[in-house]
This record gives sequence, structure tokens and C-alpha cells, in this order.
Amino acid sequence: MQYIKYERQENIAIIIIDRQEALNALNIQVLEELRETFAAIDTAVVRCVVISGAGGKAFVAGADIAEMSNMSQEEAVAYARKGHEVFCAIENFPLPVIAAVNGYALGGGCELSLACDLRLAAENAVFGQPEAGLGITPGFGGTQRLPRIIGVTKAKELLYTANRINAQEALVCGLVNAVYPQDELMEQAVKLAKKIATNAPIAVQAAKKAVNDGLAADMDAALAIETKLFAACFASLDQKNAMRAFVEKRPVDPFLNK
Ligand code: CO8
Repeated sequence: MQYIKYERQENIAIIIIDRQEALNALNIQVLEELRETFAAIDTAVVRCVVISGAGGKAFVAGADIAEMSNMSQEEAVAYARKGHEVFCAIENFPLPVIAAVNGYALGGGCELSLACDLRLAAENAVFGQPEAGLGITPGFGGTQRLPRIIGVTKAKELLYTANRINAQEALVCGLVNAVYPQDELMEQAVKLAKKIATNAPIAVQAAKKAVNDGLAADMDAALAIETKLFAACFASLDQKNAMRAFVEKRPVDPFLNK
């Protein structure tokens, strides 16, 4: 891998996008390496993924503008589809994915964070969808995920104005879960990942699937999705052990992922 660094801290996977000469901008190779990295994660061992950008300045400063500048319409379709394929793989990845946004998250960088389950921001984080100022719309899911996450009103404001917002503004509009000093961001992201990893993996994965699949369905279908996933948990040893421990008034043993 040229642009992705992968590390595992016990059952937490850490993915760092490292293309600092272009503020970690997403070119085709970075997208492909991201796809390969997620596909190679051992989901039987890993329980949560943290993704961030290398260097102190950017999470991801967008799709690579130089690479896009002379694209034909046909190439734009292929590029958008590539981005959708990779970001959908992240959104639908069975394990929770936390974006640790440590600087610029613009355009495709903001869209990458939107494909993650949770977003933590450093105080220097800057979010925005600057595409309208570049003569395009977002093409990696931003027009769809941004309004679903922060609501239509604020999403349209950001999309039409191309304004950037800082970490505190992102917190206020519900784009991020929390803001930390930059030098604490990764530690806090790993801490959150470890907290998630203490819970029953089957239940956490079912909750992710229920939220994602349910949001794409009407309420009746969504509740049917929840019922199916909820019921499936009762086939797990972890459910039986955890509920027995509660009834017997003793601490829950570590979960087995079974
Ligand atoms: N693409 C390519 N190169 C970039 C990008 C980018 N998005 N962002 C920064 N770089 C490069 C710069 O060109 C520069 O390279 P060099 O040193 O060779 O000149 C280097 O990174 C450092 O950047 P700056 O000198 O500009 O650093 P500053 O601190 O002055 O500014 C900014 C930082 C504000 C982040 C500035 O770099 C900037 O505005 N970057 C572009 C941000 C942007 O507009 N992003 C959105 C791009 S569009 C997009 O993401 C669409 C996604 C959907 C595509 C779907 C296609 C079908």
C-alpha cells in the first residue's frame, strides 16, 4: 500500500490515509487502497475501526481536483461509481467505523466521514462541501448522506453556499459526536472504539445493520428489520450469558462473539 497505513491495537483496527503532499486528497489509488484495506480486515477478531488522516493538517481535503479537472462526463460517472462503491463498503461494513477528523474534511473528505458511523473532531477540524464553487455537486454521496445526518435545512445551506464550518459548528449541527484538542483526538477515538468493543459484537453489528437498513425503508419495513435482527440475537451464546449474569447479579463475562 502506498497511501494507507494499517495498524491493529488488540481488537481495534486503525486506518490512516497518508498522502500528505496533497492533504490526503482521494485519488483513484487511495480509493482502491481504502477498499482493499477494509476488505482485508478480519471481522472475527476486530470489533471497531478508526479512520483518520496523516499529518496535523487534514483528514482528507477532498477528491483529487487535479485528477478530476479534465474528466469527461463518462469518466465522471465511473469516478462517482468508484467513490460510491468504496464509501458504501465502509457504510455497510459490519463493524462500527469511527472517523477521527483531524483537520480539513472538505468535499470527498467530508463525504468519507459521512459514510462512517461516528465522527469525532479535533478542534482544528474544518468541514464543508465546496463543490458548488468548483462547478460540480458532491459526487461521493454528500447530497444524500449530509441531509440524512444533519437535516435538510442545514445540509442545503452547506451545499449551496460551499461555506466551511469549524468543529464547534459541526458539533452544534450534529455532524460530529464530540470535539477534542488535536493531540487527544486519536486517544479519544481509540477509547471510544474500545468501549464499543466491550459490548456484544453480534448485538453491536445487528444495531448497525438495523439503523442502516431501517433508514432506507418505511416504518413498517424498518420495524420488521429490527424484529428480525433483535430475534437473531437470542440465538447467540453472548445473549444467554449476559442475561444470565444479570439475573444472577454478577458481572458479565467478556463477550465471545458467538
Ligand atoms: N485535490 C488535489 N490536491 C489538493 C487538494 C485536493 N482536493 N487539496 C489540497 N491539495 C494540494 C494542493 O494543491 C497543494 O499541493 P502543492 O503543494 O503541490 O501546491 C497541497 O495539497 C497543499 O495545499 P495548499 O497549499 O492549498 O494548502 P493550504 O493550507 O493553503 O490550503 C485547503 C488548504 C484550504 C484545504 C486547500 O488546499 C483547498 O482548498 N483544497 C481543496 C479543498 C476542496 O475544494 N475539496 C473538495 C474537492 S471536490 C470533491 O471532493 C468532490 C468529491 C466528489 C467527486 C465526485 C467525482 C465524480
